[in-house]
Amino acid sequence: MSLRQAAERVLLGNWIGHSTVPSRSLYPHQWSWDSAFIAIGLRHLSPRRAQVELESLLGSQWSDGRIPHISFSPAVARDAYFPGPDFWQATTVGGVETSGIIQPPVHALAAWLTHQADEAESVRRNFLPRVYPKLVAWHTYLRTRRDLGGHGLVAIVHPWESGMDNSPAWDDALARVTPAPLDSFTRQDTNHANPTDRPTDLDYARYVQLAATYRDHQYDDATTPFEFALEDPAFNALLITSEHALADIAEYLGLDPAHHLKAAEELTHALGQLFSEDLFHARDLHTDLVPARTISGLIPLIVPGLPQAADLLATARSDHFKLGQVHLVPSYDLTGPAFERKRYWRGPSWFNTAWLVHRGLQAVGAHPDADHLKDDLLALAGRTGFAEYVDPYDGSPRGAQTFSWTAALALDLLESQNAPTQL
Ligand code: 2M8
Repeated sequence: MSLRQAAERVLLGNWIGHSTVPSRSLYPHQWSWDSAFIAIGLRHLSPRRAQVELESLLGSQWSDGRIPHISFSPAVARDAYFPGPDFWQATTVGGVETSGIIQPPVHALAAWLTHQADEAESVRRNFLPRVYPKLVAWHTYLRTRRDLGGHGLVAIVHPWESGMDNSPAWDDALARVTPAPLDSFTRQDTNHANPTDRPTDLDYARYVQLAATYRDHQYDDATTPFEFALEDPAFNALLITSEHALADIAEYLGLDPAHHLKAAEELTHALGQLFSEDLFHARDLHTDLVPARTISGLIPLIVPGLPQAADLLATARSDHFKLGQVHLVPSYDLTGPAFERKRYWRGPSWFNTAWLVHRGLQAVGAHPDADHLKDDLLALAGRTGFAEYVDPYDGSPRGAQTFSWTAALALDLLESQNAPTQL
């Protein structure tokens, strides 16, 4: 079977009629930024399904504009995933049960790429005119209610909002949070994945406490006492990239793109506040820049015209991330004190972040680095059975198997090189 066929088989296997679950076992609902990455691959298999993937996610959008990080599937047992719908207690006006937190805004980029994959089908289904206002509302929510520090940057209020849940960048901020009692919840993730690869019980108890506080304040950004509030470089860089995509969409629709370009410019300028020496860092709104070096600090490579791009390229190639010498791009500094090669977001390499860095490397003209990264991503996707993430040193699979965004992003890179690859 070719790699393309194998990737398609994963996407078809994880399709639940209107969206794609990240993993049938570990993550049996619709996740926000997963859906965006999945659409980017799915557009090569079925542009229509890619549109439906994004439309169904937008169907769970809240009236304040936020896109929740999980849209729960009514067909799945209520306790299949923790925290499930009974924990979050959030239902949209349309009756969709969701979580109350968010994830990085890859959606407008995904919508624009999906449109480009089959313009005729997009026009026929009126795709862009339908999704554009919802994407604008999403960005407006982020730029207004989530500018908690008043620095012109979006703040996340839970580690899960970064998508890089267990990153060492969150350790100090999390340490200040009083954990929920360990007997007050039952994890499900460790039934499906190796517990030594996943966050610890103590981490989970703090995640639960943070989410419960937000919930108990009705997810109100103005009144919740956020113990955890940080500006994350990748989150903001993805918003900038998505603002550029919104400008493209607006122009295509005959609308004025100027305010999107202005937003992108302002955010790019504000992002500079997070740059220190040779990398972007998260900023803790209760303290200051977080010293930890993580993959999040490299992701601004995707921002068009980024002033710090040459520094980032040098840092990616340095001993901290060893671009081209280890597999994909490690999620955390290989020389850092918290580095663990197997544990979730504390060192292992992920396919979605590698895809983003690949896009950034291409944008800055580092083509040999980009080509090497693409070849490694494709080889590992096939060899690991589309693993959720891999050990950066030996490429061995970790986490879930037949993981949707791994298949989708491999498919996207395969299509961009247009050459059949055998497993
Ligand atoms: C992981 O996060 C979820 C919580 O949202 C979890 O650990 O249960 C992260 O890798 C996140 O980035 C991803 O979106 C999600 C589903 O793939 O799994």
